[in-house]
Amino acid sequence: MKRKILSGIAGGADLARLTPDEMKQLAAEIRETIITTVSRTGGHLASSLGVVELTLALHTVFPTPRDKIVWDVGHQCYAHKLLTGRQERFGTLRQYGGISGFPKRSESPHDSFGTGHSGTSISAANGMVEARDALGEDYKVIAVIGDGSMTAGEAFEGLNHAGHLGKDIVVVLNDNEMSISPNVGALSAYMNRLMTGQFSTWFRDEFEKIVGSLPKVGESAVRFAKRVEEAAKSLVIPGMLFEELGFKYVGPIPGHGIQHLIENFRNVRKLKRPILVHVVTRKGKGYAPAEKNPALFHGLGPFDIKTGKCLSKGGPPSYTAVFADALIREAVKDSRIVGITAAMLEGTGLAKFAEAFPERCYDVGIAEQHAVTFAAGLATQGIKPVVAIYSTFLQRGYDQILHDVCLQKLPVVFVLDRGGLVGDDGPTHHGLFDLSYLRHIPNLVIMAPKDENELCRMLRTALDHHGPTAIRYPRGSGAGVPIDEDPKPLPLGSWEVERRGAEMAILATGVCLAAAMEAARMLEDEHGVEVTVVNARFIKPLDESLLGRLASTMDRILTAEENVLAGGFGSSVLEFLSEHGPDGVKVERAGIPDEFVEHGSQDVLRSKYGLDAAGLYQRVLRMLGKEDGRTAGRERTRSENA
Ligand SMILES: Cc1ncc(C[n+]2csc(CCOP(=O)(O)OP(=O)(O)O)c2C)c(N)n1
Repeated sequence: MKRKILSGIAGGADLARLTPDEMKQLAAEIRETIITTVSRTGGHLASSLGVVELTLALHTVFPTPRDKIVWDVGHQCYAHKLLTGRQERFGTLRQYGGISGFPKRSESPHDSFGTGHSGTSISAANGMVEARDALGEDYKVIAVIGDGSMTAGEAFEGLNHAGHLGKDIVVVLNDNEMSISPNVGALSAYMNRLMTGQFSTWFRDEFEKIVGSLPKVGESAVRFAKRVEEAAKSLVIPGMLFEELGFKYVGPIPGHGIQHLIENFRNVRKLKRPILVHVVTRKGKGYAPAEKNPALFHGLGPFDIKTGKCLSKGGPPSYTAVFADALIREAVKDSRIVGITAAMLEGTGLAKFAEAFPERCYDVGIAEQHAVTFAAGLATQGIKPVVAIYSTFLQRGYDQILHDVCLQKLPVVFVLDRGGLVGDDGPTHHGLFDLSYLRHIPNLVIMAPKDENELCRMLRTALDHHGPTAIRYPRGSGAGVPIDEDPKPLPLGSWEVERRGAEMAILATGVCLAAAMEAARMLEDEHGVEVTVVNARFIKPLDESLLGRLASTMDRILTAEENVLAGGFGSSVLEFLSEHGPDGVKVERAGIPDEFVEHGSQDVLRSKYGLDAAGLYQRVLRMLGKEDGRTAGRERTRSENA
């Protein structure tokens, strides 16, 4: 058994002392650690495995924290974390209180820029470069961006600016031909040609076909063509696009030979201008199941290392899966329905829709803004676009929703998966802002289903509506309720009273309804307290008549939402009552206070923020001026038994 090298590494200086064989062994140790840990904690496996050698080479030539490595998206940073002082805590990856799955400035000085959304690295690196030069300092700044993230508009804004500034900046393009699914778009095709020499193959084949068929000139012309091909290759192929943008293009370089990468980076280090280093890697490298199915192993829960099988908990279908089936059912009936995703075919469920309707499904790349305005354009011409984007990523499309869709009252359906607390991915991924960033936009109808059947009814409602709509639902399984064959649309702005009680009312949106119902049962069982529970399924418009009636008969209302309190559902209830009365109703709001929420399981976080049944139960008791219910209940039982 060879000695473990990894445990002796605390940064780039330690790497520089290793022999090539030791480097190889270290790469193997890193891979083993990542696979073992992620098989337990879940996480972004394939991307991290793909950049082990690249990370080793970068840290050897550009030691951090003096030099700044800016990881794009950041999901590929596990090897970086292992090399920069987080080996011992690596087992806590993505667990509540443990280390984050993404670079995080507060976690380590080696994490030069926090991230989780795609396409930011070049802009951030540009900023660091300008700061360095303005302050007269001397270090290198390296942005590492995947070919998928390079499809984000912001990446091009960054390239454009960097080329213009002409400063000393390195951009490493980590090209594995994959976003989460296979990468899409004209740019991806261009990079593919760079990698495979397809352009020259095409050129040669066509030339050989044409000239070789001419009887006399045939063979010598083909020889000549080969020489032309070489010349053309150097003129046309090597990163012309990047060169035109002001970068020196280096590559393509095979991404799994450590020494070769180190040599190239040592040369790059000497240059003081914008450089783009094109590195070709394999997503999932070193773990056969991930190499075979990189999309599945992009990000996943715990799995069995031997078989590569996910250890899923089973249970009812996810909201995502129910949405996909519902959309397919609707699309069968109406040929004008199309689906749009921004590089999230699997995550949003649209992969299934794409199988059923390949011509009616658009993966536009990591381009949320474009997805929204593209949908707006389609809607102007009578197509019914359904834009499926995670709540957190739709933040990118705010102005497009406002300016391109809602201002023109275009019937675009926004489907926001992962609304609310998402769990282990943490603050960059929680969908806790959508109710606030959507609610103030005129003309938009906003819905949140209490269960998966209501989601299907909301989709129907949205497709029938002659204006923009948004449906937000949580990550995870539905309630396991049966799905209607032919879901009926909901009356616009209608809430539902789920349970009646005289003492006070809980108005709950989406996933909070189940917790509120459970809290109500506990209140009745343990205290004989009867509360009304309302399914506030429309966040906009509010059910003003029901709200008015409730407020005139109850003097206490609790609102519950998995959203920030600022500008969310509870705020809209307060605004309504402040304008329309009656006076004297005490409204409290359960939701997320003015802070970013860390990573941790959904259960842990719901409990922390009082959004589970126990939290709402305690909150109601406090509002009613009663003592702690659980304790009181237990005490009562004890004294009854005495
Ligand atoms: C703005 C935004 N949209 C979508 C995502 C979801 N997402 C995470 S990683 C990823 C693909 C990234 O591909 P690439 O940059 O090539 O990295 P790879 O995983 O292939 O190494 C996507 C779409 C995101 N993080 N940010």
